[in-house]
Parts: sequence; C-alpha cells; structure tokens
Amino acid sequence: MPANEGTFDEILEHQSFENLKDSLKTFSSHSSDDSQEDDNQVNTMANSIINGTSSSYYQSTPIKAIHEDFFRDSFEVILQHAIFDGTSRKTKVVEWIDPEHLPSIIDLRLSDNGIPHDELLNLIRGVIKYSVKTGNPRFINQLFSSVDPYGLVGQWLTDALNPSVYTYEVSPVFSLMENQVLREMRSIIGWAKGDGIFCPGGSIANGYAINLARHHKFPKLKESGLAGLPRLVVFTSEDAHYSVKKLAAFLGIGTNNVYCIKVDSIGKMDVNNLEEQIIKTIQEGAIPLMVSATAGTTVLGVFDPIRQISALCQKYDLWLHVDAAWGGGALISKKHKKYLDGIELADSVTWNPHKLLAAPQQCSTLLIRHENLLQSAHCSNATYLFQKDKFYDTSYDSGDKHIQCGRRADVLKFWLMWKAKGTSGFEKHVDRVFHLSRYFTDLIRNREGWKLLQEPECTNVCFWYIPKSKRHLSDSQLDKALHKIAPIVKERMIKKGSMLVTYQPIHGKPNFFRFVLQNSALTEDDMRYFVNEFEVLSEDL
Ligand code: ABU
Repeated sequence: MPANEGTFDEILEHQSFENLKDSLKTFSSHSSDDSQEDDNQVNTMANSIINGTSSSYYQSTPIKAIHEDFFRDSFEVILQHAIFDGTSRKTKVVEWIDPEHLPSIIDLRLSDNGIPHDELLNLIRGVIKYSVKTGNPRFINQLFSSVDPYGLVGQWLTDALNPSVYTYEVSPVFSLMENQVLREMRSIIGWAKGDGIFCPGGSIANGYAINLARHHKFPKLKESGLAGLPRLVVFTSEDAHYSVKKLAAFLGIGTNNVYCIKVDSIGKMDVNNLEEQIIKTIQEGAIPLMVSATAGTTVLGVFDPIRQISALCQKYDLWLHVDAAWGGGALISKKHKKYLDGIELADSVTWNPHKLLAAPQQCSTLLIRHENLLQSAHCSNATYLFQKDKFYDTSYDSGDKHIQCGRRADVLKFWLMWKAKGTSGFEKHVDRVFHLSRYFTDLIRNREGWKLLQEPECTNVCFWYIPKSKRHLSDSQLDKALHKIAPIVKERMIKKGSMLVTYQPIHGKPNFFRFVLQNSALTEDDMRYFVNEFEVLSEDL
C-alpha cells in the first residue's frame, strides 16, 4: 500500500508520526466531497494526535503512529526510574509525603478531557517518585520484595497479551503452562498426582482449602447449603495468618468456630493443645473439620510440626491444610526443606511464589492432593464458556475449578523465571536469603544493645534494639520504653528513606522489629548497613 492511501486505521497503523498529518489530509480528500469541513476535521484530528492530546483519542487499541513514542518514552522512564534507580542503594526506599499533601504533588483528579502524552509521562514520573521502591535492597518490610528481571518481563508480557485463563480456547499456552507449573510444584511437595489452581493471593487460597475440606466431608452441601449442617470447627494456631478466620467467616463457618491452638515458646502449634481442642469439639457435638497448619508464620517465621499434626488429622479424620504461603519456597532448597517435613501428608497446601521465591506480585497457588475435587466443589458449567461439545479436549478448560470467572495469567512471570534460572537457580536464591538472615542474626546476637527475640527458622529475624539511655531500666520499664521506641524509629526510617522494616507486638511482648528477607541481591554489607542504621536512628532515644 502506498504510504498515504488506505483506510483511516490503515493510515494510522502504517504511518510514521511525522507523515501523519499529510496522510490524514490525503485520506480525508479521498473519503469525502466536503473539502472545507474535511480540512477542519483533519486539522483537529492531526493536531490532537500530533500534540498527543488524547481527549479526542478514545479507542482502546494502540495505534503505531500515535502510541509508539508514548510506549518507548514510558518504557524508558520506567526502566530508568522504577527499575534501575528503584533498585539502587543510592535511591531512597521512599520519598515520604503525608496524605494531606500528596494530592498537591501528583494530580490525582479525573476530568472530562484527556491530557497529552507529555503530561501523562510527567504523571508516570511522579507515580514512580512517590511510590515505595519495593525492589530497593533496603525494603525488607513485608513478605515480598525485589524486581526480578524475568518475572517483570513475564508480567509485562502477560499484560500485553491480556488473557483470561478460563478456557484453552482463549488461553491455550497459559492453560498448559499452569498445568506444567502446578504439576512441578506438586512434585516438589511429594505428590505424584493431584490438582491445583492459581489464586488471587494466599488468603483466598486458604479460603479455597476450607471450602474443599468441607466439600470433601459434605459433598451435597454445594447444592443444599448450610442449613441442617452441624457446627463445623477449623483449627489453626494463635500465630496463623488472619485469613483463616476471615475466610471461615466468609464461608459461613463463623470466627467463633475457628479454634486458635496455643503455640509453644517459639510460636509453633502445640500439638497437645490441638488434640485437647479436637476432643473438646467432639464433646461439644460439633464436627472437627480441618487443621490449617502454618509453614512460615507471618511474624516469627516458624514452621508448625506438620508430621505430628498430620497424625492427629488421620486419627480424628480431619483435613490437613498447610498454609505455606510464606515458607513454601524453602521446599526448593535441599538444605532448608527439612522445616516442612511431612508436607506430603497434607490434603492441601497454599504456596505463594511471590513471597520467598520473589516472583512479582501476585503469584499464589493452592495445591491439593485430591483429583477432581476442585472441579466438583466449584463448577457451575456455564454453557457460554465451558461448552462440553467443543472440538478439543475440554479438560484443559480449567476455569470452572475456580470461583472467579475472569482470571489473570499469573503463571507466566513465574514460569519465565523458572525457565531462566532453573530449579537450581531458585535453590541458590533461597539458600542465599537464608544465609543472609543467619548472618544478620550472628551480627546482632551478642552485640551491645541488641536483643534477639528467638533464633530464626525462616528468614524472619525478630529483635529489639535498646538505645544507650534505656539500658539501665528494669524489665517492665524497658518493655514500656521499647513499645514506644519502635514507632518512633519506624517514622524516622520512613522520613529519611533509608530503609523500611516493620514492627509489631506479639504474645504480650512489646513492639519489636521483624527483619525479613526475600531479595537475594542483598549482601553481607547490607546486613551491616541495617545494623548501623538501627543504631543511628535510635541514638538519641
Ligand atoms: N500475607 C501476609 C503478608 C504480611 C506481610 O507482608 O508481612
């Protein structure tokens, strides 16, 4: 096709930005008799496109002539500022602006007219500048961090392709990719068979587990509902993730029927107390439904004794779920998988690769030992999506295993990382972050002013730093002082932008800091940096 002929869309698609106006004029003179009106239209259209005024551009598709530069410019800004600067030790973890003032720095208001590309680029710069750099090595605030290069490309590719993984028909590659990755993860757990799904977060995966446990015991409940059912009880430890209670409420079990089992001195589920509570439940005339054990508790990072819990589940016929959202990644390490001893005995496992394995948010899975249960518990056989008379094997249409309909392909970023690094790459990553957590622990164990809460299991290291002026205090005075010090130190680190580390109280103990690692680009120097920074920030307290 000559450069300036064809339909309007063809012109937009094939023209360079510079030739756009001429092409639009030619297009216009070919397509209408009213030349004055056309001239005006062309001028308006060309100006709005050339000036990047998107108010007149509303179509939900990229046009090369209009968007190529915008894509490249945006990519350059993201690459430089979000990715390279964002992961640099020279950049602050956060540029703190309080919520009252942030709207005067980034114009968050929405208006009737669109804005040009150069203004959009400025907004993108602002979003990057004032967002927390979770890929910065000094961000160790949560159970996720890092900007994995392969994961990020996978995430971008996912968004460029914009799939929904419910049928093979619309997601052929991702349907098979999910099967492959979930099968591999099950095999790491130790299951030759089973099933699994990607979930929108670990909380939802835990909720699925509760529903599966209930469906397994009461298969008719899906149709008949809760009426007429005996009271069901879910057991989890005092230190388990709050999602077990939340999802039990959501599923109609009720938070009062989540029995919180005591933990021992380091935060592991006390199996004697578990058995007592199971027996109590039976005596109450209620049904003990499931135990949700935790592999890597959120705060202390400890692993419940899965093998012993499993023995009780078998004795009393309970479903065993392991919430390994955080600690599941340790299964990939020959050295550290011992913490999850017995996990193959579970009925279901939550495992979030976006946590310890540092896949981008979000990437959560529920893996189960039973085949066909997900389908029977959740299917509704929508005839506009899951037609059984399609020409291909519809067992690859996985969407009806889920309670969601539309669903992101969270698998791609994780698969791409796995392809790029291999299982051995993940193993080295896990071993590295465990090593660094032990290195940090050794640095502070006997250092003056530092008090370790307990020896770490996962990569969580919990501690207090006692400023010089408080070291003479009695235990009870010190507890009160430390409780107040943590929020002050946290405020200082945020306002300085020097690091981000979270604090919390637990079991009646005063606020302490939880240091937690998933970023394998950290170094031993970084560990010394953190020690020094805590001392500097607390010096005058
Ligand atoms: N899903 C638990 C995450 C909490 C945390 O990042 O500390």
